[in-house]
Order: sequence, then structure tokens, then C-alpha cells
Amino acid sequence: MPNRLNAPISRRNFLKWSGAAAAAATAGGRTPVLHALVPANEPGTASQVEHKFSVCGMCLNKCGLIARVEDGVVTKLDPNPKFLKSRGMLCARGNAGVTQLYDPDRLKYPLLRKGKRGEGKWQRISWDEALDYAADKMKIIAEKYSRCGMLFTPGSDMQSTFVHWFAEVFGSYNITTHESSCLVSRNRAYLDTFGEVPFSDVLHSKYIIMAGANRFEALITPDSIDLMTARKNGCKLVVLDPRYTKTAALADEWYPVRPGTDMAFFLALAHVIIMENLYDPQFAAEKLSGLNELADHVMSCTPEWAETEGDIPAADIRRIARELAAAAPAAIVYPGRRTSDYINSTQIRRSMAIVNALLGNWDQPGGLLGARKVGLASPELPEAPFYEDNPDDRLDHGRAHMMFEEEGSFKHMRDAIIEQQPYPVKGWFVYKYNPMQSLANRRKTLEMIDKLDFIVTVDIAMSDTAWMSDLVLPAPSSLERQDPASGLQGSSACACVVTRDPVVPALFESRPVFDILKGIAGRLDLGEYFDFTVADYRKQQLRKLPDAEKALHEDGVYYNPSKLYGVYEGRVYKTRSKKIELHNSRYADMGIEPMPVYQPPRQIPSDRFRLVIGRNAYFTHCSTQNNALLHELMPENTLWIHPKPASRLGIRNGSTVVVSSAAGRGEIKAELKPGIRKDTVFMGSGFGVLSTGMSNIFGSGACVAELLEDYADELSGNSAMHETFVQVSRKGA
Ligand SMILES: Nc1nc2c(c(=O)[nH]1)N[C@H]1C(S)=C(S)[C@@H](COP(=O)(O)OP(=O)(O)OC[C@H]3O[C@@H](n4cnc5c(=O)[nH]c(N)nc54)[C@H](O)[C@@H]3O)O[C@H]1N2
Ligand SMILES: Nc1nc2c(c(=O)[nH]1)N[C@H]1C(S)=C(S)[C@@H](COP(=O)(O)OP(=O)(O)OC[C@H]3O[C@@H](n4cnc5c(=O)[nH]c(N)nc54)[C@H](O)[C@@H]3O)O[C@H]1N2
Ligand code: SF4
Ligand SMILES: [Mo]
Repeated sequence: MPNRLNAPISRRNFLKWSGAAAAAATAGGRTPVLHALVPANEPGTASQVEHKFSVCGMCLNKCGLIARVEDGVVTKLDPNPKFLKSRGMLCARGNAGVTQLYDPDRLKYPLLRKGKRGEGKWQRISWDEALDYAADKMKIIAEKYSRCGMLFTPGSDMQSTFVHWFAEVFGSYNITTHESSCLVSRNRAYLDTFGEVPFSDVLHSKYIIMAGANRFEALITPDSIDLMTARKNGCKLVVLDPRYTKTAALADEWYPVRPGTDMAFFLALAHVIIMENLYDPQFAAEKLSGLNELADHVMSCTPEWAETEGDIPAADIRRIARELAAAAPAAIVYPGRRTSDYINSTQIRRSMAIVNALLGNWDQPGGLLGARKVGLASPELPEAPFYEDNPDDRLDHGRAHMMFEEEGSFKHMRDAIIEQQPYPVKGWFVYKYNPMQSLANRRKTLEMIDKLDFIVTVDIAMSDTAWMSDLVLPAPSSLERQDPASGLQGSSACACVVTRDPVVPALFESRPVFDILKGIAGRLDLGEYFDFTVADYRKQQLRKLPDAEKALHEDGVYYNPSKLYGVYEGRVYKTRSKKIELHNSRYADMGIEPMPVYQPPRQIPSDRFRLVIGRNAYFTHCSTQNNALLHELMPENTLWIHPKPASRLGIRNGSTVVVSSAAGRGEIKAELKPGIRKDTVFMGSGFGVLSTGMSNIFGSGACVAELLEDYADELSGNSAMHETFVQVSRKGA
């Protein structure tokens, strides 16, 4: 019998609400969870209402919020109007933060696996037992396989810095984050062109090309909101996407580009801009390196050629190039964020960066801006110990040409663990990360898990990764913990500092990862490296910002005023040539194409479709599908398919279809969408879960991580999740 995990909870105060919340959540009413949380006051007694600042933790944007706390219960979250990055917005997911806090499916106490991995048999244990167990296992692994025998994977979070610090003092450099399933190709491309990763001054832009990004559903503040304001102010928006997204729907022009061919479009834009002399010659002479080489390179990349590759009409490409150049420098090829899509994603994004370079938009209003200094100081921590018996390199070293040293690639790390080459890794510490759902090829993740002796997951819910672990530790949600300070950037909106203090005390037996790591460090004789509190750490971070504590207390955010444009006046770019590199000589030295060379994507076999992935506005990756409020908006995922091929296959709207790839198989309902290319299908993530601890969604939809093959970007090692071809058939056909 699977363990449902919503067994009685320990905090007496909470009992009077949680039972009602659980009933409401499973009944699936529209707002009863929130109503159920409001305590029933005795007639005539007024409730005590407090308002507390915090920062939303429902996704990575960290929007400022004000929590309304009534008699110790959070009843509503409102946006913090002084928080410029989100422009006074809290999205649907942000509002559903209350439901996350009081979710009956939350993990409540430490659990030790009893049966086989994935069988769902758990034993409740005490924190002392849990920390002893974790420390013992890690000690055995360090002794047997070296300290690098432990892998650490912190997710995107304000406390993740402590996981990095723990890995360092424990002595393992095998640490990867979500970044190698997310944005490392974009970062690589812009670092290797401009010397840094830019922000987009969307608000002041006059012309934006958005390719492979969906800002009105995949929310990035302030860009999503600024794009709306910019549009009202006359900014033109051109979207390239094989599907008709909400962003496409709100654009001036939408082109259902053939997936994987964007580089042809951007090389053609460069062709027109150079051949028609539409760039600023002074900017080019002063700031660009390799213009002649680029001119030769794009000579044959005509709009007519690009049309045959990407299905975007040549006349439109030529017109767009001219319009874009006329709007420059307040014109942007939007750099995007998730670029875990193709095996040549770094070079695709390089072609986009190169067009930005030709627009002369760097450091200009309405263009691309370099990062500003927020002013946080690095806390002074003791020097981490050095362990002589460690291997020379990270486990995934050398598996891609240009991986980031400190990040590596989780896809390659997983392969290396399966192969046990060049050395065995046997333990895994997972924090706020769910690769069983977010990493392509779930079967391979299971294969990796089979090779491991010990897995510990720290999460708020029984994610699929927790489900496969040996030890599961309950963490408080973002509203219940004290976090370090975090510096945020966001185009022209801000360079600011935020932090968190508990809005309500931590529920159940949950403990912040800082306390968990400190507890394990103490048991491993590494206690001296964790001889501080989160408050001490934060104080040190803020030591160079004398006004910050007061501002954080009074406004919930601290701004460090800094120059916005013209920051690069008199400065050199952080590249080898000290200029913007259209031609990258470092690449040439390494045997990598110094300029993006177009490679047509692999042909889709006639009986298959290309599977593409992406988000909608109410789910964060794979972590909010089970949230009672958001679950109502989309109770399961579907397969978007064009009506023409659907009719050929006898598939109707709502038919259950079988989707299969070289990696796996799934059953899912079809959603007929005229706004998707006929050769492409789309699937959202986070469903088809293995964990019965996700009570709202268990048994619903299909798992896209099961279907995706694990290709990788050759340069950055980023996951390449748009390279999978699938067969689709009506179930029972
Ligand atoms: N609501 C919500 N907002 C989020 C997140 C979330 O989970 N939920 N996550 C945050 C994070 S971590 C990230 S990285 C960002 C991601 O932000 P984005 O990168 O903007 O988001 P995606 O939804 O992955 O959008 C990729 C789009 O590319 C399209 N596409 C696929 N193949 C091609 C192609 O070959 N060419 C072109 N031109 N388009 C193609 C897909 O159809 C999809 O619409 O969103 C952030 N914001
Ligand atoms: N199919 C598919 N795969 C993708 C993507 C996609 O669009 N489609 N997008 C890719 C991208 S861009 C990214 S960034 C990655 C994201 O990949 P992940 O980081 O793995 O995704 P999340 O859903 O954010 O998973 C976070 C985990 O953190 C837990 N969690 C949430 N809040 C807290 C908290 O306060 N404390 C703790 N301890 N745990 C918490 C959640 O329960 C969940 O298990 O996925 C990548 N993979
Ligand atoms: S975009 Fe939405 S979910 Fe993300 S931090 Fe902001 S309010 Fe929260
Ligand atoms: Mo991401």
C-alpha cells in the first residue's frame, strides 16, 4: 500500500486548519483551501493581522511580496509595490504560494527508505537518526571512493550557496545545478562574444525579435511586464516559434520557424545588415573584432537561402533586417534564457549575439546592458581544507569542449556515473532539484540511481527524485525560513538586494538545508566550517552597504543606485581581443568554428514528429503541478498536435495517444492545435509522476522526461531537449 504521506502532523496549532485544507484540496473546489485556512474566530474576537515582507519562492524570479498573516496563518500574498523588478506584480504561481505553504502533501518529518528504491515504503525517523545516517554514509563513501565520490546538486535557491560551501569543505568538486539543463549555451555564447551575459533593456526598446523564448508565459521579471509596456509605447515584436504561444499571439508578427534552423535566419539578417551597410561604421571600427571575416562568412547567407531552411519568407527577412537596423541601437535580438534545445545551441545563440553586435546596442538604452554591481560582500569563511587523495578533475571533465568549470554538465555527469568512468561516484545529495522529471531520459536517471549507494533528497514534497532516494528530509518552504541576502539584476529596473525572514515559523519538523548541512558537518568533524548562523552570514554580506538593513526592514528591498548606460565608456570588453568578438580566435585555437556555421537539423522521418518542450504561465517546471490552486488550471498535460496529421492518424481532440521515442513511451491526451507546425508536437512537463506523494496529479498525464533522448550541446554540455523524434498513434489503433 503506497504511503500517502499526509499522515497527522506534529504542530498542534496547525491541526485545526490542515485537516480542512486536505479535504478541500482533494475535493478540488475552487478556493476552499484558502477559506479553510482562515481560523474560525470566536464571535466578537478580532483577529490579529500582521503584514510581513518576503520574496516569492515559487520560481527563480524572487518577486517581492507582502504576506498577510492573520492569527499566525498566512491568508494572502500581495506584491510589494516598492519592488521594481516585478513592477508590482505577483503572478498566479506567486499567489498560490499560500497553498504551497499549507499543502497537505508536504513532507513533514525525516523518512528512511524501507523496501526497494521506488517502492514507496518509508519509516519515520528522528532528525538525530537522519543526520547520523547521512553522515555515516558520506563518511563511508569518502573513505572508499574519495570525497569526490559524493555528487551535490543544489537547485536554484537562496540557500544553495550553503550546499556549494558544504561540498567544498567536504572535499567534492562534483557539483552541478539546474544550469546545464537550462541556460549555459546562452551564457557561453554571450560570454564568448561580449565577455559577459547581458540583460535586455526591454522597456526602452523599439524593436524586439524573440526567437526560442516565450516571455508572456515563461515569466522573467521585469522583462515579461516591460514587454507589455514597451508594446504600448510602440515597440515592435517579432516572434519565431514553431508553436503559437501567448507571446506569438500578442506579437506584431509570428513565424512558425522550422525547429533548429534559427541560425539561418540570423545569418541572413547579418547578411542584409552588412551588405546594405546598415550598421554604424564608427561603432564597428571602435568596438567590433572580426567584421571582415563575418562579411565573408555571411556572403552566401542570403534571405532566399534562409527561406529554404527555415520557412520564413525571404522578403520578410529582408524587411525585418532593415526595420531592425533602423530602430538600432534601441533594438534587440532577445538573448533568451532556456537554451537547452539543440546540439549546436551555443552557436545558434552566437549567431543571435552577432546580430546584436551589428546593431551596436550594447550598453545603450533599449539595447543590451552589462551586469551592474549590487554591492554584496563575500562573507569571510575559513579556508576550505585540501584533500590530497582526491582525483584531479571533476567526473564530467572533458566530455564537452567548453563546459563551465564550476558547473559541468549533469547529462555528462550522469553518463560518467553510469559508466563509472573515470572514477566511481556513489553518493548523491539533492537539494530543491528534481532531475527525475527535469532531466531528459528518465530511464538513464534510474540507471544512474542504480549505481549509487546513497541518495539523500531535501525537498518540500515527495518529488520523483525524493521518491527514488534512501533518505528524504523535509525542508521549510520559502515563507518559513531565514535566507541569506541575494543580489538581483533586471534590465533598467534595478540592481537590488533582497532577503527573507520567516513569515511564519517552520511547519511540521521541517528544517532548512543550512541546519541540515551544519548538522552533518558537525558529525564529520567539519563543524568549524559551519560555525556561523544564517543571520551572521547575511550581516557579512551586507557589511559594505550601510543603508541596506534599514531599507530591507522598511521596504523589503534595497536598491544600489548605479549608472545604467554608458558603463563601458573607456572600458574594454572582457574578451581576448578586448572588443566584441564576431570572430572568436580562442574557438579557432581550440578547433571550434570561430563563427557560427549553419548545420541543418536532422531530417524528421516521415512517420515521426519533432518533440519540443516549454512552459505555461501557471507551472514552474515540475514543481507546482500538484499545487491545489494551480492544478485546477491544468489538471494534466496534453500533446499539442496539428489537426492535419492528427486526422491522418485518426486522432481527435481528447483522444488518448501513445507517444514513443528511442528513450521511452507515454500515454497522454491529444490536444488539436492549428497553431503548431505539422511536423512538430509539444508537451509540458511535471506529469506522469512515479511518486504517490503527489496526490493531485498521480496517475495524470505523461512524463516528458521519459520520452526525451539525452542529446547535449557540443560546446557547453547543455542538455539538448528538442532533438527527439517521436511516433504518435491513437491508443488501441
Ligand atoms: N511560468 C513559468 N515561468 C518561468 C519558468 C517556469 O517554469 N514557469 N521557468 C523560468 C526558467 S528557469 C526559465 S529557463 C525560463 C525559460 O524561458 P523561455 O526560454 O522563454 O521558455 P520556454 O517555454 O522554454 O520557451 C522556449 C520556446 O521555444 C520554442 N521553440 C522550440 N524549438 C524552437 C526553435 O527551433 N526555434 C524557435 N525560434 N523556437 C523554438 C518552444 O515552442 C517554446 O515556446 O522561464 C522562466 N520563467
Ligand atoms: N521537459 C522539460 N525539462 C526541463 C525543462 C522544460 O521546460 N521541460 N526546463 C529545464 C529548465 S530551464 C530548468 S531551470 C530545469 C529546472 O529543473 P528543476 O530545478 O529540477 O525543477 P523544479 O521544478 O524547479 O524542481 C525543484 C524541486 O524543488 C522542490 N522545491 C520547491 N520549493 C522548495 C523549497 O523551498 N525548498 C526545497 N528544499 N525544495 C523545494 C520542488 O518540490 C521540486 O522537487 O528543468 C529543465 N528541464
Ligand atoms: S514570477 Fe511569479 S512565481 Fe516567479 S517569483 Fe514572481 S510571483 Fe513568484
Ligand atoms: Mo531554467
